[in-house]
Amino acid sequence: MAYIPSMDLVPGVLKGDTRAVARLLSRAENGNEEGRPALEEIFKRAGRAHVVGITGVPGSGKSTLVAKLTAAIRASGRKVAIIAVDPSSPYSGGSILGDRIRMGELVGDKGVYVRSMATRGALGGLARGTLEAVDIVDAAGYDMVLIETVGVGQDEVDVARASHTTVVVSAPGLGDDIQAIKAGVLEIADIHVVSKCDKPDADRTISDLKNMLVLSLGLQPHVPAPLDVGARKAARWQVPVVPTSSVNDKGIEELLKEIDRHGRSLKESGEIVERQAAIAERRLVKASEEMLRDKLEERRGELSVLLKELAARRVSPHYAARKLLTESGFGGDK
Ligand SMILES: Nc1nc2c(ncn2[C@@H]2O[C@H](COP(=O)(O)OP(=O)(O)OP(=O)(O)O)[C@@H](O)[C@H]2O)c(=O)[nH]1
Ligand SMILES: [Mg+2]
Repeated sequence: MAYIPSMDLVPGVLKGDTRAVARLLSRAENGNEEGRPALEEIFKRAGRAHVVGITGVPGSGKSTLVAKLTAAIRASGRKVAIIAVDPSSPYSGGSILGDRIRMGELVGDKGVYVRSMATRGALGGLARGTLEAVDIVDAAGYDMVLIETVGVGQDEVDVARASHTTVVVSAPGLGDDIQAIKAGVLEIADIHVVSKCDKPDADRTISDLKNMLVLSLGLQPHVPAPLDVGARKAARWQVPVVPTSSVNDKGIEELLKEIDRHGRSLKESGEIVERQAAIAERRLVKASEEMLRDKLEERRGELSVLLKELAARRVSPHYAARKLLTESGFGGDK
């Protein structure tokens, strides 16, 4: 098939054409230069969707929950896109949870778009192109974007930094402690879910989690110092604990209600402005890092002399970095 220039895909994406969306997503994932101007255009047209990060330890029931939540969002008349940053993603039209949930049904629905992003052994953090992928589906008209990441590394923190609402999923039977605490993600949650509440030991997981939240009260995630009324209001957001069971279809509606309530709370308090500024800053840093890494990779061959000097301690890492940046056209005077 003939290669369609990325820029030519933009009108299709803006109209919600899923083939154009899929193509541009691949280009975002590959990170090639040809796609840059198109992604630039898409970025300017995005910003309407409610971006929800869903994280939790492996096996906590995230994918199953996402499938159920997606059905609930559809029932409310909204379009939803799922970005799964997951090497073992089950969203391939196959079945999750035995035969109970067929993602296939949702995939056949025009109001649902599902995309798995390979992690490609990225050193923690979101897969390359994940944030651009969010822009693309946002610009394509999906009202809600769910990003699923496995909470094993830097991912959950990164996903929280890129989302408007962060949902942390814990499950009974995955260990004595609340897994969220183990993974160090208690602080990033706007909403806690205890999944698999059809299991007998679920009550304990719920009460453990609630106790932990009481203990850490005052440690409100995402809320900056109360500089103005908006921020003070936002500080009142109480992180809820929502019990769910994907087996019994329990708590899914409640979870969607809490997600919507959090979205409204961000807007009404004005905190959305600060959160968007924080997301912008994060993206600037990430884009800079990526650019720098690419540059280093490109110049690897030329670096041997400098690396030898560095290894022999004839120059310092700081000196070498400055020299490299200057020679790469990044400046680096200071
Ligand atoms: N009993 C019960 N089991 C569930 C429920 N939700 C998911 N499971 C099971 O838990 C296992 C993990 O579910 P997933 O949805 O794949 O969990 P995940 O968090 O996406 O897993 P990873 O993507 O591997 O991190 C599967 O065997 C599911 O069938 C639930 O509500 N109740
Ligand atoms: Mg999963």
